[in-house]
Amino acid sequence: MPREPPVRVVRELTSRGYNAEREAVTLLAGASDPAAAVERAVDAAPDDALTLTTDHVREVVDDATPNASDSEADASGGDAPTAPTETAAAATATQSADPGPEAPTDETASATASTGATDDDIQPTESTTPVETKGVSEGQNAAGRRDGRDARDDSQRSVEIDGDITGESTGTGEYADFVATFRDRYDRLSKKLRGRVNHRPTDALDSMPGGSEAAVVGMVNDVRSTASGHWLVEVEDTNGVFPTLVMKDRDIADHVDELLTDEVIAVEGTISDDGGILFADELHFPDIPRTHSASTADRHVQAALVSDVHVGSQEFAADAWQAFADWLHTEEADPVEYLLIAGDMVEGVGVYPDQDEELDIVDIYEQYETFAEHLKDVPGDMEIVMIPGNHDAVRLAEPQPAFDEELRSIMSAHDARFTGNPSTVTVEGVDVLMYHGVSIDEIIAEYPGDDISYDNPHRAMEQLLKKRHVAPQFGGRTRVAPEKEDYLVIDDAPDVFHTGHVHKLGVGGYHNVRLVNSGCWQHQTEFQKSVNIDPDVATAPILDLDTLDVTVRKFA
Ligand code: D5M
Ligand code: FE
Ligand code: ZN
Repeated sequence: MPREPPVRVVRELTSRGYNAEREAVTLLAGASDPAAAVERAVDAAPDDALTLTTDHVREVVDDATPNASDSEADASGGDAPTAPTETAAAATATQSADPGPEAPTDETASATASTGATDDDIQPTESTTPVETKGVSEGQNAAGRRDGRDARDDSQRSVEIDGDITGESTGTGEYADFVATFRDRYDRLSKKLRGRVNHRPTDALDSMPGGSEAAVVGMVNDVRSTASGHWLVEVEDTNGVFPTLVMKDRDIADHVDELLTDEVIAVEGTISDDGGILFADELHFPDIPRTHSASTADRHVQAALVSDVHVGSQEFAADAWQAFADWLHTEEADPVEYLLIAGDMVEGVGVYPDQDEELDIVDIYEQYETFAEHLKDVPGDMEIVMIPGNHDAVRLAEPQPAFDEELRSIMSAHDARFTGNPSTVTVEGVDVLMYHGVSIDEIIAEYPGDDISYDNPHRAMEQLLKKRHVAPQFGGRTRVAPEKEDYLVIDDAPDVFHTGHVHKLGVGGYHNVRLVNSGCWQHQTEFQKSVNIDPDVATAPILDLDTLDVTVRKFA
């Protein structure tokens, strides 16, 4: 009987947009005509199935008695991926970015800024004792112990979660749902602007005499340049649409480039002589007030902010992760009581075209099982919070609900908390807005000039805060699911904004909000090579919850 390699079956399925249970792949690979069996299984599966289950396959497979262990070895590759370095050294750099004039960390920032580093220029400056690689072998992980550490008193710990979509999703994808989401976005963000301008509804502007001063609060409907190089910015409120004109020689013209459709702004200006258009003098964004003052913890305690582990990828940096986990067991890491993971725990299946060619583990559940094993290497007394990312096995559209029960039971070690993407996680009084970060790609792509790039992802995060929305533009790269509320609005200014996704380290500050984009634990993929993304692998930003200072530790 011809045996199809399971990898080929998986590739076939992913090219058709399916994930599959491992047993289903095994059955298909063992069928007498695997290609035909795949066809039949796909036909038989319900239209809305994302994962081909064993049941779907059993219905269509003729002689379903393959040798499971054979194909398992093929399918999973078996061996752990090789990491690039034998010994991992740790280097630290105290974050020396200027988080803004009133930032809580200002003093420390200037005191440690040895090279006058800016936001864009945070590099490890000082090598410390290399982190010892303990050669912990499989099955002998140190979960539950903190070798170099004192027994701890957990009574001061606290984690609260807010803004989580999990279990609240009501959207059916109907037109009316989109209307409700946009309406809610407009209501909440316009409220933040209304107190700052003397606004009029769009239909009232129509009847105002030429020369009047006026303002409008609306969602950006369209931005285009006129024949003479000025900018026509159309804004929409609940009453209609009104055109505003930003003259090219005004300072505010610089901000027009930053506008994204669907964000909410206020435009202040003068009605044209013949009415019908508002000449803009000022643009206002919902923004974080400059007076925002961040909350901090009452004791010296730290959180490691990581993301993009990508277990299951051939490029997963297993040795580096191990070095990180080992370091967490040392005395130096004693204050690190929290671990926040901002999505992409695993590489997933069928996320990008040709992704399967770089998979080390082809079964999505096995990827989570392996991830769970790596998580067990982290001290068992740490508080862990996880949100999903675009590689994870939850719906892709944002807001993403937390991992389902089945995945939670796989990742049950350490009593981790699971919440949606995005969520606000309040750790000992510090509000950390966790968002995976898919819209950062979009901000970088849309932003003109080089000020915001993959080398400074925290600058893109500033834009999200300024717009008070984690995925402002609808219909672009970021898939958005309609819900009766817009969960992607940033209602309350956070103290810390934590994202990932772009696999680049970024630490900054904006109006007293600490910005951290984690690096990743995946070496450069073929795709990233092709577009020149040089990932920051094995960097773990460690946040002081009492000062909001960040120390970046490297484990590769
Ligand atoms: O994405 C990591 C980064 O790489 C993020 O900036 C998107 C980009 N990326 C990676 N693979 C692709 C493909 N195939 N198309 C477009 N963009 C890609 P992550 O989603 O974490 O892998
Ligand atoms: Fe990622
Ligand atoms: Zn991602």
